Amino acid sequence: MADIVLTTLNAKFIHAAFGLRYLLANLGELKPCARLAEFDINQRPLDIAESLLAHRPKIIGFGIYIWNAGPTAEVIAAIKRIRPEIKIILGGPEVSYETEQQEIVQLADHVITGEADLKFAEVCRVLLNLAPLTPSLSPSDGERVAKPGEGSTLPKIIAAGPPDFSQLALPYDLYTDDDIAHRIIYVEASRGCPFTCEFCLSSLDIPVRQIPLGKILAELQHLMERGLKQFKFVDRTFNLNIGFSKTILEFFLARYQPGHFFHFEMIPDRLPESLREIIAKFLPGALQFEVGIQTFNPEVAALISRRQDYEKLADNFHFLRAETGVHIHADLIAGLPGETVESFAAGFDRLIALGPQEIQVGILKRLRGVPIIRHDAEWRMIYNPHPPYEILQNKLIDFATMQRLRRFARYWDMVGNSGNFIETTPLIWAVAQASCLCDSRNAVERTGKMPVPQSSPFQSFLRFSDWLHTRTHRADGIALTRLMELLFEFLTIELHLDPKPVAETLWRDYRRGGRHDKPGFLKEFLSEEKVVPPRKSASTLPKRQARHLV
Ligand code: B12
Ligand code: SF4
Repeated sequence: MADIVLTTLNAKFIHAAFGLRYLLANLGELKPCARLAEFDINQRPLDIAESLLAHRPKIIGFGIYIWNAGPTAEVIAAIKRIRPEIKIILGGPEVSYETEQQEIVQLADHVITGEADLKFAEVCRVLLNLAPLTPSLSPSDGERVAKPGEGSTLPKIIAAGPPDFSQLALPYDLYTDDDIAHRIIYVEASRGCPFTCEFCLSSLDIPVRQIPLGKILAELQHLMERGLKQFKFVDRTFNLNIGFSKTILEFFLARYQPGHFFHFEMIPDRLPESLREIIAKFLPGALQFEVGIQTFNPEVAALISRRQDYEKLADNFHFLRAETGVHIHADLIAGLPGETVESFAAGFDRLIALGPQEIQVGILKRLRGVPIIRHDAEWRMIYNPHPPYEILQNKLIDFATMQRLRRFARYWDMVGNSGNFIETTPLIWAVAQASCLCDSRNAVERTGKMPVPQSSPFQSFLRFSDWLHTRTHRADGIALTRLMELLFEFLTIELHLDPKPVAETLWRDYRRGGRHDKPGFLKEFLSEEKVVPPRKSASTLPKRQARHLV
């Protein structure tokens, strides 16, 4: 039995719901009668409803994100039919903007928009008749109030302003030992972002606020003592306040043990000497930086209000690749207003030259609330109306080409990012090839010249991606050895590369992942060799990152 149940459908079991834990940690005297119940989007809605109802709750709070709004609506619809008296409160980024229009909101009693760490408790107290309506919760004139007879005069939509960090209880004790052993544990040292990139929800999270250093360091220390090895920071711009980030890095460095892994989101053009010094001291594989670049086209960057110094960015990448063992995961976005395929291709090639271990090619999403919609008319931006609201076409990239880019992104993830083909992937662009995306005839018409053949990684990989699609008609679920075989076929038959060195390269890549069963199709191209003892893999690190290391 629990009066209050806090729940969400995570993207996968492995991702722990951090936001919900904040809400639970700040319930005050209500905490003993509250429970956390986590599910994931692969579970059946009716099973989830059954499990929630078993708590016999009076209030259920649902965390709503882009990945779970659809299935959560099914859960709520079932609960409301079976137990209509249960108060349903929604919150989370997906329902914090464009709230009224949403189907899931129609099913709920209340929605708390924004950071509800403290507001959720305030609302629960009123709903459980433990506290009177405070002025901050009273409906303003003309505001839609929950239906008469529902026993509540709270407004349907309640805005939570940014909470005062000094008043917040931190939620780290709510990670169980099981969570620590088996799941991704999120932590944060600050909230908000001072930048204004128009595609990003965090551009609305102003101002930036920091958790007092002493308080967060004590929590990190405690998590380490409990055996946590991998810390994933959700701070949007970890390197904004250099002194602050330096102190946290120094804290980790002083306590470093093999298997430790620290993930941070960084802005790429901000790595002053004082930060470089400390970063360089970490062993290879201990740090992962997720760096958003999004576009290398300065005009596109200006259009979407993203400030970026490309020279500093390149210099920082050179430093990170040459002098540190940081694993770099760099993001690019395809489909931004003003970005042609050619300029995206140039950006991708530029990024390849900077050598990050992973490049995430994201397809532009129109998240609820983001200011990028101001470009919709001028750039004829057409988005999928269903989550994750990806762009379908725009003025510069038609639907068919966008589909090719979408496949490029998926195949790139399987081949370029997976760490399974570190040596093989560059073979795809090792030979000069004629550009295949831009129609040569159009180029001749436009310029009067034949396009110069070039070994652009983007164009070459796009050719591979088109070929793979025609060959398999699928973008996922290709087993590793099958993918190897297809790569081998492409490189040797389509690109006419000598099979023996290609086979040897694929075999080295295969063994890098700790495997020793020689795939049948490679056998005839590989000479007999003595059995090599298994390589020592950095197995306590996340698998992908470990493969990039050896
Ligand atoms: C961890 C994370 C993930 C994890 C999943 C986590 C999980 N639990 O399953 C992974 C890595 C899988 C992921 C993937 C994606 N993500 Co993500 N992710 C995050 C991230 C970095 C941290 C979330 C977090 O813990 N925040 C800290 C806590 C304290 O904040 P919070 O979760 O927002 O919770 C607060 C409020 O929302 C609210 N609240 C939350 N729950 C509830 C419940 C109730 C009842 C109430 C009242 C209030 C409430 O109060 C909380 C406390 O203040 C955020 C960015 C960020 N820094 O927040 C993006 C973010 C949530 N992701 C986002 C996006 C777009 C994606 C992707 C589509 C990105 C992509 N490139 O593909 C994918 C989709 C995955 C899929 N399968 O479809 C967007 C979400 C937009 C949206 N409308 O939901 C965010 C906000 C990033 C951004 N700035 O654009 N993501
Ligand atoms: S993309 Fe990064 S820098 Fe830009 S607003 Fe979002 S979090 Fe901030």
